[in-house]
Amino acid sequence: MFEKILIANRGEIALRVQRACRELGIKTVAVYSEADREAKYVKLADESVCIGPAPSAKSYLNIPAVISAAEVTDAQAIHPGYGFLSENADFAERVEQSGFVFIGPRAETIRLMGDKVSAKDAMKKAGVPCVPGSDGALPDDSSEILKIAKRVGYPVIIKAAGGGGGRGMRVVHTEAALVNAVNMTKAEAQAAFGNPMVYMEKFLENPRHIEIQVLADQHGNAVFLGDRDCSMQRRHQKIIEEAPSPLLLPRLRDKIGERCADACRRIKYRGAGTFEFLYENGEFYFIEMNTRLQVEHTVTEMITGIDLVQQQIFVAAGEKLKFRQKDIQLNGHAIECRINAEDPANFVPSPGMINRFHMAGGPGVRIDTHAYGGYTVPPHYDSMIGKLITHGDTRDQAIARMRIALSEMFVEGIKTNIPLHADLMADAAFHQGGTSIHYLEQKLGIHK
Ligand code: MV4
Repeated sequence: MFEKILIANRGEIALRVQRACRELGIKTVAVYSEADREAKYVKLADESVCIGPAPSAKSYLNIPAVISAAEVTDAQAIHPGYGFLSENADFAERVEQSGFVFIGPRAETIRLMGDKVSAKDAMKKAGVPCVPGSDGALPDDSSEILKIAKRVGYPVIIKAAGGGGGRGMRVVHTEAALVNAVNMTKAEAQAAFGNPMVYMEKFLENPRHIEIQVLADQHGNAVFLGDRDCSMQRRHQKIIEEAPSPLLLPRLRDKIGERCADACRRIKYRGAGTFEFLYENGEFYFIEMNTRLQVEHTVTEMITGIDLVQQQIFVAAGEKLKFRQKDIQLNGHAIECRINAEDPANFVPSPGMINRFHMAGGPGVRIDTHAYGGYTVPPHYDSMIGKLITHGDTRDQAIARMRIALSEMFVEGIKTNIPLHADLMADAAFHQGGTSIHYLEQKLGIHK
């Protein structure tokens, strides 16, 4: 097992990874930008290294600075958290070339999944159901493109191979608009990702966003750890996630989960990963794979009792999974509310000093945050300052506990989206089993 791990991230996830390491007796190295110098999680780490000024391009995204920090502290492995360098194949490659273990999949896998055309192709071959569309990238020839759309059926969506997470997409409703839309998406993709390749899919009008958590070791073993429903989102930012999805029947979950685990075995996946699906009319359609730990991994931990960060570390160290699929049971229901430093009315970020801070507590309540009274939220990074997670025997109990926890939470000095969460926990459609990916934007639109 590793003796020392460098955590190449900041904020709540840096603290989350530290806790996992500490429990395993592993020493931690924090890296920080000048803006995070005074953060408590930096002081809590066994060692810390400043890797540059506040802008993330010069610090948390600075590959040579992160690798140097691992060298000077003699760390053996690097945990990338989420965001920043976590899905950067070049980083993973350079980490390993420098003699460290990257806690995540092989660089080759990250690269495969980073290109959404190759990812979809690999998953289709591995038996994962995908959205019908062009098989691979669209050709240059306009009449060929029109032919593909005719076969797929309108509306279609054009997506950039280099995109993902909602970047570089365009919906097309008519044949007349198709060729121009393809050309525009290509030009934007070239400018944004340096790759003009685009592909086409049938546009699903009102799906849910359901994802499957997987975990695979380096010895050919893979399991799935249930699903998460992440449909409550705005502008591709998830704000509430839950596990399991309230509308998924156990047999369907097991079927799609087994497909994902099997795909992991086939592509020799390593570590934790997430298969993202759109779910509509009882069918799953693969869209993307995330090769990192996700923000919402907590709800999976609450219902499985498995510490995903520790599992990532075990697998990276070459250990075999200690459980099989039959050992994994889903217990009760968990919900996560992402607490953002932002104005709940208009979503404008609200950085600054937290004067007073009171955390919720009680049965089935978990809070993952690096914030505290006296902490200053820097303006340079993502506005998420923590996650409030509740667990219950049933979904109703998890919701009831969330409503109480939200009412107890108290953050003074900055604005947060706690009032929005309180509102959503009382929302009738949410109560009745959740909503489609468009629900929140529609609800907010009506209230404007
Ligand atoms: C789609 C879609 C409908 N049909 N693909 C957006 C993020 C990226 N991961 C894929 N996205 C979508 N792909 C087809 N064929 C609708 C979306 C989509 C979406 C997906 C998941 C969560 C939120 C979303 C919000 C808007 C659109």
